[in-house]
Amino acid sequence: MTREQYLKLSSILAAGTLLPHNLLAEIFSPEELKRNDFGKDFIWGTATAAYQIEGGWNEDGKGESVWDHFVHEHKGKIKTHETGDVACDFYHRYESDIELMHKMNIPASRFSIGWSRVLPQGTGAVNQKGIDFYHRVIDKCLKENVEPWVTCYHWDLPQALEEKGGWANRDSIKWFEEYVNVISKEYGDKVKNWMVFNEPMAFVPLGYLIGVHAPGYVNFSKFYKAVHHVTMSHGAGGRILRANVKGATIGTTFSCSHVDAKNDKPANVKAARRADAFINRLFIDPVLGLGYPKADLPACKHIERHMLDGDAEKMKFDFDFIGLQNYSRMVIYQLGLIPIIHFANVPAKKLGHDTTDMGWEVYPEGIYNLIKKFGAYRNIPKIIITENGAAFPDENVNGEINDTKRIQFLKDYLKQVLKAKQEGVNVCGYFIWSFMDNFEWAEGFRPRFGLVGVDFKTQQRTIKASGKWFSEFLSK
Ligand code: IFM
Repeated sequence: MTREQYLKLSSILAAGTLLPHNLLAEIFSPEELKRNDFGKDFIWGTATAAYQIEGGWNEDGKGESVWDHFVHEHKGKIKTHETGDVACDFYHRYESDIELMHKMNIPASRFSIGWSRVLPQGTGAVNQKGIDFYHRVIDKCLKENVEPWVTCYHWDLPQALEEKGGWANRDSIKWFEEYVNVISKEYGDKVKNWMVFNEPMAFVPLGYLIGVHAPGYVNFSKFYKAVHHVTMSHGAGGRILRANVKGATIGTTFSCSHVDAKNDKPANVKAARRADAFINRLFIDPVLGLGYPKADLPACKHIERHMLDGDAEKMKFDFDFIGLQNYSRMVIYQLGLIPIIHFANVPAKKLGHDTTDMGWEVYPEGIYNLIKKFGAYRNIPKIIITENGAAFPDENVNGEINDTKRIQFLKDYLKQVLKAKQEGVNVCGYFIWSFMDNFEWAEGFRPRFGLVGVDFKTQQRTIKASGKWFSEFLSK
């Protein structure tokens, strides 16, 4: 029985009332989630990304990335005017952080490699000190029994490549191949779990269409080109990983949100289909060989203009798993004024559910719907939830961070993951975003997603109640 249930029960007993049946059920029956319910091979872990945690932005020969450039040159675009120059200082503290993961029973750590740390100019000369850093991180993980799950690209393109047009330049496919070749040859003997990209549906539109993330463009033409080159790079990167890493498990990750229409007006229902094609299918469908979802999203014709002969074949790759990353859902209505997509979403606050510190609706059923939706795709062999989590305004009171809302969030979402699994979908892993509080891009350090709290002034780590809960859950 939880503390809340205990308090409810005591107050009812104190009032001398008989317990109605449904209340009895509420208090005693919801079985606590158990790790075993998910099966012994289910993969459990936490996730982070290089720019969000490492710091050491210009140390030991590291080149500038688009994010280094963006936070320094466009300070006003970060709500708090902060930078990731130091972030969680993982560059210097990786050993104690990985020891903490071990202490918390976390079996797997998903992290990304900073492209400009290993190839400062993006291509050409390799930076040995950067290469060595990730060897040390990987070796430490293996020593602490924390399985490394590596994402090749989590949004930090080398600035030198952005200056040549970035993802909007078709050469980006070649640059990416060179980078993946370097890291997979370097680390492939030790790392067997790889993800090509993190959330293309975030970094491409946020960076090239609405300009709120690096590199900060509002440019339709760059956006359409970047969509196609990133899509092509999925296939290109996947093939290089397959060739270089014996026994690799290769996936890639997509942000996705369950979409509902605001009501059953035909225009809104159609807008919801368009939104689903844009938010959820624009990058997944083509890498699975289904092409861009033009029937539901006519704007795909602008992307297809950048396809050359043979591209349809080359953008496909037989991924071993697809990583789904889910936080919230979207309720959509038709809005002709919005270019390209012609839809808008109802603000989360108006939907009647709790929201997180990011202003996102808490909607656990959404993760179930998405797992079912993608589980029904013939060519998705396995699904892993590569990110799920929530930012809440945590408070450190005398060294304790009692983040009960996050615990409830995680339990509620996990129950939905389990439900989909029990209904037969091959969902076989779950990573919490994030291991520790970190730099939340344009939001700065304010939103706190971690299981471990970070005091950014002292770099002190405090395991939150949610971290203790996850650790105990994993120990059983
Ligand atoms: O912090 C991000 C992460 O980099 C990508 N997925 C969503 C997280 C929370 O916004």
